[in-house]
Amino acid sequence: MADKCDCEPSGECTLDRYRRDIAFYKSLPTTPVAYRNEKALADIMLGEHAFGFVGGGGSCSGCGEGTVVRMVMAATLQVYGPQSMGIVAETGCNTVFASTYPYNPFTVPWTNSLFENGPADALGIRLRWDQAGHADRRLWVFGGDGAMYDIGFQSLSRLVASGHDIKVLVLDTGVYSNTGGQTSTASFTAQVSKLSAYGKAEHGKQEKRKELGRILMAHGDAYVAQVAACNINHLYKAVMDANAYPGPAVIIAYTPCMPEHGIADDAANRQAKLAVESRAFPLFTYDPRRGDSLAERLSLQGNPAVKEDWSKNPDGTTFDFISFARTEGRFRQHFDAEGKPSHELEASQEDRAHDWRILQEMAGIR
Ligand SMILES: Cc1ncc(C[n+]2csc(CCOP(=O)(O)OP(=O)(O)O)c2C)c(N)n1
Ligand code: SF4
Repeated sequence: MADKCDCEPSGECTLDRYRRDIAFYKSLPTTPVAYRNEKALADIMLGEHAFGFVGGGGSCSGCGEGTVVRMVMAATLQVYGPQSMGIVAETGCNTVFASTYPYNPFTVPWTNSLFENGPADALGIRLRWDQAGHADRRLWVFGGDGAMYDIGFQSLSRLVASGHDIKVLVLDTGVYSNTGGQTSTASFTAQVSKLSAYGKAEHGKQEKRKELGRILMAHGDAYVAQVAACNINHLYKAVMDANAYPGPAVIIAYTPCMPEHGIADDAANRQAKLAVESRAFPLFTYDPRRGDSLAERLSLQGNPAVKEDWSKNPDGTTFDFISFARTEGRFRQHFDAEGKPSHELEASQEDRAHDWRILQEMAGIR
């Protein structure tokens, strides 16, 4: 992303330069198969069908949602073909940055009904496609944490219980980003956001974070995963396994949001990595095809120091949730002049440790 100007130092206007570069890019052939490494899943983006989310998206510079959407499209279209997919979008940043009139950056059919009923809408589409002999088409529902954890939770739960072959992508920014960053049940305890301000009486969010991943695993036979774009192979593998799963699959993606997390435009990848390393957002995959027990089904592969409470920095010091909180503006008011964290942030850290220990227990590690 760059500011546009009529005359850059080279004498060319920014838009003309971009038009020239894109025309050159489009004139190039696809990378030959011999130069793509099947084991390095990042090479999916070199595929002939990888671009299902193209120019015209109107997200903020560096938005973490846009990257995950692009990766999910690539992993689906490259495996199933360019006409293989449809999207039901729940209202949120994903619908706003993807429907900037007169453009729609998706190359596949896309619909937006409401904020809270994407899964219900998708159930109707799935049944009609199956009737018409299109059971092989992949159907995805995209929505934010406000939509999926809160307002549309019932609709999501119904979809998962139905057993139908529908895939769900939860874009978890931990706030209602599109309407200005109100607290959701995915927000961390102590996080400062709209409706959970830091003031005299209250210091950020009071409640604990709701763990949608654990709730969905409890539904029984659904594929569930927590992913982050910084762990490229893990994310692509989860999307491919979700697409191949003969039933409902829900991918919950950690998606940094610049204005609401208080981070810089180029920080999405770094902050997602820190969120994983600090147990703020552990990675996991839960695949019922692996066996009957929770321990067989749940894998924590992809997290650092899987058997420990916390991971370590290269110098041997502990990297915990408070260390992560120090790096983002949304927790800034919880540190005093000497950098000492508040009681609320310590409670939030205990909540993150507890979530991690439950996942370890379920995976048979603890
Ligand atoms: C029933 C209903 N209530 C409120 C709104 C207004 N609204 C539109 S988007 C949005 C927030 C979306 O937040 P989230 O689902 O977390 O997605 P994000 O924007 O963070 O990606 C709200 C409250 C609405 N469209 N419909
Ligand atoms: S507000 Fe956040 S989620 Fe929405 S487009 Fe901007 S960076 Fe992305």
